[in-house]
Amino acid sequence: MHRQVIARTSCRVCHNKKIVKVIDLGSTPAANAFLTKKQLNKLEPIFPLQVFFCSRCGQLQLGHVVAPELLFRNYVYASSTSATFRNHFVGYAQKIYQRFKLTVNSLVVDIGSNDGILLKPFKQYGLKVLGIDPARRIARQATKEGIPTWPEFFDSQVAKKIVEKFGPAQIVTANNVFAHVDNLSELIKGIKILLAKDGVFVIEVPYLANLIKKNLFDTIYHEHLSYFSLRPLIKLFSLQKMMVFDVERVSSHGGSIRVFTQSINSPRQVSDRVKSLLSLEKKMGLNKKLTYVKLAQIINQNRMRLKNIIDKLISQDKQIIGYGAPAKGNTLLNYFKIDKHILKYIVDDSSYKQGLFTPGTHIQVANPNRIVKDKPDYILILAWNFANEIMEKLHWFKKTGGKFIIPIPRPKVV
Ligand code: JHZ
Ligand code: ZN
Repeated sequence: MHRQVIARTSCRVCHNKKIVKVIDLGSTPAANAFLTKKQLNKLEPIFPLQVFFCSRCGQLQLGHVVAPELLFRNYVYASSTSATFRNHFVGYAQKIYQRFKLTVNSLVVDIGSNDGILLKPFKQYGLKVLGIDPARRIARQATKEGIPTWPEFFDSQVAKKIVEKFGPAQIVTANNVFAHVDNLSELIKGIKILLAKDGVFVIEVPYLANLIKKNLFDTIYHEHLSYFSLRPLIKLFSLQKMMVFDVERVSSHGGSIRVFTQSINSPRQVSDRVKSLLSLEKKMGLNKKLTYVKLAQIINQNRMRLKNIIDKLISQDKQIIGYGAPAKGNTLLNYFKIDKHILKYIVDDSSYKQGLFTPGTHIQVANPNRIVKDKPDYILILAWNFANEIMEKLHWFKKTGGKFIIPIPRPKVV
């Protein structure tokens, strides 16, 4: 039996023991631990959601690690549900394919490959692809759809097995998963085993600069152990004799960075973009504790703001529902105390989530066609990163007088 949660006492990048708590969002259930009707009466496990800052290397991170077996084995998040996101990965594959001159013999391995959202377009170029993802059901489905996916947590042992079977990889990718890993040095050790000599390891992670600028506090939940900026990432890779040689800003999840790394013995030059992003980070004060203390204050101001909007609507007898049941929505709902008495239901296009209930707040997740029948007055867009895609889909709702509430970066009605 695994322990459900462990507390960390040192920085996961530089091992500094003097990390300090800067944000406390109380204790909440895991963000993707949606419940069946039967589970509603059972006690839900909750875990502290506290953010710590390391003033030595600048890493922002959670102080508690929930057992990965608990978080990721029965995962309900399927990346390909959103068209915007599918397009993003088509563009990603194309760029990597062209830039690194991949050929039909090249092997691309994606860690945390989910439903194959990135490997599908890579496969269309005729490349050899392999996904690694511990989410058993999603891995099985991806394999069925032609993307071989091993249902495992990636580590050095898995890396060795891949090399034995397929040889080294030209490209290894890890998108929206690098922040999920507690033991980052073990992960990078595995990457070094897996990569060809001149191979490239590319990661995409939500960017701390965007989190701060747009107050994306709801992206804080137990899966996200790290809130990355470039400076600590460079430190992390250099400790393992790897180097960051390029970085790009991309729009996913309110703003992410795509970071390119290689062995220190590889010949590629470090791009100027690395230097300019580092200076932006310094200018924004990402290296200062005060930046995060201020964020905690803004979160509470926005909590009051959204509460005022909602209280007013409820007093006018308006019906409010939610659109999108993203993981981050559960941080917002739990911390802002918006539960089933406030939101009648939430709709989500993912069949993995429909029929389930939100952890902690017990709001039912329904099929979006319920909106057509019910015609609520207001829709709170919890998947604010796809607000445009969702509002376009619901053009008719707006036309017939319906209104949207967008909670991030600052709650507003549109
Ligand atoms: P979405 C995910 O977080 C999970 P989440 C993960 N933990 C991670 O690291 C971060 O990304 C970065 C739905 N939807 O992608 C689909 C519709 O129903 O913002 C999803 O349930 N209809 C790996 O969960 C949710 O909204 C639509 O038209 O916060 C979006 O979730 C659209 C566009 C979305 O990620
Ligand atoms: Zn540190």
